[in-house]
Amino acid sequence: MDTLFQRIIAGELPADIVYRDKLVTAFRDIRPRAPTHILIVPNKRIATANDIGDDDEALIGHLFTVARDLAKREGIAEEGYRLIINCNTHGGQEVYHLHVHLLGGRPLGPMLASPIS
Ligand code: DGP
Repeated sequence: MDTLFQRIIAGELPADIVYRDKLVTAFRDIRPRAPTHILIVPNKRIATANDIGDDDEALIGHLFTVARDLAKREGIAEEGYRLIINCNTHGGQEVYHLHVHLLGGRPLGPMLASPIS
């Protein structure tokens, strides 16, 4: 069954798409956690970070150069931003189609909600 993100990439579900090329699609998160919250998604489905193949290295690098360019375009590159990839249950992954979160536009605070105790 197609993931939500495959349906967005295929144009079957609406999304605020900010960038698209033959390898990746980027669109605004439906529940933004910051003024800029964009998801950068490979067009081919890779379920989790565990499923990245050795032959996906160029694709994964491309996700990050697109994130860099979108940060510049959003005007958040100089002040800074955060890139997040969640993996599986402990990582808090909700949609099982690999994606990079690009978050910025305000100070984002500590990396995690609470320190290890
Ligand atoms: P993650 O927990 O890393 O799997 O994040 C999934 C993100 O996807 C979450 O921040 C909310 C977002 N999201 C879920 N469904 C949709 C949708 O239908 N459209 C858009 N634009 N974002 C979605």
